[in-house]
Amino acid sequence: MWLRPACAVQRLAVRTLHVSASSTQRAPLTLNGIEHPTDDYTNIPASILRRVHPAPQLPYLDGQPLNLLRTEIERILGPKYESIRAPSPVVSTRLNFDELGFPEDHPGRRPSDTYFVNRGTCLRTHTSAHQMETFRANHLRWLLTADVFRRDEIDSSHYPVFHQMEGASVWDEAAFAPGGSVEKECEAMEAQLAQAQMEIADDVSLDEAGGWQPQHLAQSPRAAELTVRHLKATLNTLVYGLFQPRWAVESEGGEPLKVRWIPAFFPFTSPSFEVEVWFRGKWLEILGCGVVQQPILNRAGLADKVGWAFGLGLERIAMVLFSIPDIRLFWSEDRRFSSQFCRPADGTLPLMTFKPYSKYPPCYKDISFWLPGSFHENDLFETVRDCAGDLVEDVACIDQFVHPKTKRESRCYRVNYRSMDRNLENEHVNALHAAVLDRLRREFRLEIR
Ligand code: FA5
Ligand code: MG
Repeated sequence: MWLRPACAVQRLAVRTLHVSASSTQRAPLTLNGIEHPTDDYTNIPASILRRVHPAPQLPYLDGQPLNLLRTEIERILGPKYESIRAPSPVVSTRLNFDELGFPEDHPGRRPSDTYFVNRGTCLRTHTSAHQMETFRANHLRWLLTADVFRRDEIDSSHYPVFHQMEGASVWDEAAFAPGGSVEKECEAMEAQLAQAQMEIADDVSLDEAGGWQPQHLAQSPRAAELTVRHLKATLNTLVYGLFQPRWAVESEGGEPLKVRWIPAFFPFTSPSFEVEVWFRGKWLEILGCGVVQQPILNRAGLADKVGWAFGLGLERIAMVLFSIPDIRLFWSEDRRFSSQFCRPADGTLPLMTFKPYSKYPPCYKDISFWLPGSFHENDLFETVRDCAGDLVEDVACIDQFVHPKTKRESRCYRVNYRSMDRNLENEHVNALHAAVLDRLRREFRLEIR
């Protein structure tokens, strides 16, 4: 979300159409028993409201691969990390953005990317929204798991609700002393990693990663350096613990697991990194991380501490570890799914591979239209999702041209309707698609061709 160069140009060029029927009514919105005023930013459709608490929290349900994965991460990192279950996803924009140093014009703050209850309240877009209050409650080493909400494209790996785990560890000055606890832990983890069948590519230049923070350079350069060393050893240990068992089987024990560190940018860490793993022929982005911006800790009442934070996406990892082909499956209530993910008695993460029960035929429908003055793809994606729910598998732009005389732009999107657990009747799909077209015409004034 924070680094999407391919879309950035387009995102800057458009003004979003976020005023939908629900926001023009301005009726208050009751979420988890709390009534919120609405305004011109309100943009949460019914399909998303249904997913807001007290909806079941997938990483805590039996028969959920996300639960197996969450507990495995907590096991690998160990009891030093307190496991925290996040509160409601309805958070202030202050916690989700301002406290974390997001500039006013950051794309993440736009209604095209984020679900707003109103201008001052949104559905959290990342678990980092809870950093400030967690640190303020004096938690120093923790793992927090929660659902997060983003307006995004539709395909087998994107869903508007997914789950993240945020981890953090901060220490006071004494822990960074030579021979202190941070150094000891680094040495212990590094000794283990030296035995590991893993190739770690880590030649990130510090400048590219955002550089050291001025306060650290001036007051605690050793603490900042040790923090990065501890962060790297911890996350390399985590990645190895998660992927090695499956990698060993798939590579037939031949090659070492490959991990690479790349520079990143997050407003709330510096230096910042992303970690990727080589799996099934491509680099898979696992997480973002870095040294916590000192002003955040200072404001949280932890001015005497320095430390790191990371945030990882649970679905992406679960999809590769368990060979789950479609992100919608995590929401399936079909027993044929959940029965495959029961926790084994010994508490370890089993080497399980999802066995698809069947693949029903797709049903493609196209939407061709002239672009109105302002348009954002996410409005179209969400309208499709709102009408068709989980029956939409993906939506892709398949054609685009500018009329040579009128200079008007035309686009064609192809919607793939497919159920994961039954055959869809043609009439049903036609009715869904007609509803989509109708709403696009009414709400976004699209001129369908
Ligand atoms: C963040 O959300 C930062 N809050 C992470 C962070 C935390 C950085 C603490 C520094 C310190 P990002 O948008 O890249 O960053 O998402 C983090 C991870 O969530 C990604 O690496 C990916 O694994 C997962 N993720 C992101 N977008 C999606 C998506 N649409 N679907 C599934 N997983 C996703
Ligand atoms: Mg990212």
